Amino acid sequence: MIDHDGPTDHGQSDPLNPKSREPNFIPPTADPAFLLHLPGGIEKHFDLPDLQEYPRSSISDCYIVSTGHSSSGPFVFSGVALIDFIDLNLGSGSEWNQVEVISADDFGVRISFRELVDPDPAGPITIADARDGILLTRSLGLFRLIVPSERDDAIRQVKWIRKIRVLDG
Ligand SMILES: Nc1nc2c(c(=O)[nH]1)N[C@H]1C(S)=C(S)[C@@H](COP(=O)(O)O)O[C@H]1N2
Ligand SMILES: [Mo]
Repeated sequence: MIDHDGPTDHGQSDPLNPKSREPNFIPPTADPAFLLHLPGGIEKHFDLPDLQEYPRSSISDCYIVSTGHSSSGPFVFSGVALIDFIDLNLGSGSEWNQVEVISADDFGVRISFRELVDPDPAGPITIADARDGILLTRSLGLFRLIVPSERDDAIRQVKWIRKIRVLDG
């Protein structure tokens, strides 16, 4: 088990402050569907065909810099930019504060509104369903969060998204 003591730079932007960890490699469940929780108790269910109706975005030169095995990449990940996904469900211009992305194996990250509206030059944080133009398998993390700015670790590249929760407080 690799566990770094003390804060990482992720602590600045991510209040869940994930630490380096040994990744899981076995999909915890077979079903890639996830739930979107919006402020006000609204809940929506998303499966692969639902997500494919959204505007697509593609990010090249992505690496998964793993601590548990060798790093991989560069890849082109594609899917739906998280900001577009939230805007199209909540209404663009809606006020919200943070979004939590939680996996089926209870791994998660929290991303601030600011981080999404002012994306890193490396590319927008994306709910990916494809890698190098080929549909992700469940083993490869479908649906997987891609955080292009994360270059020295992969703890925010959440595989097997089960829940996306938008927080307004
Ligand atoms: N759901 C989930 N996502 C996860 C993890 C995990 O254990 N569960 N581990 C993270 C870590 S620590 C790493 S290094 C990468 C590994 O990604 P890979 O399997 O594509 O190499 O996944 C990240 N995303
Ligand atoms: Mo990792």
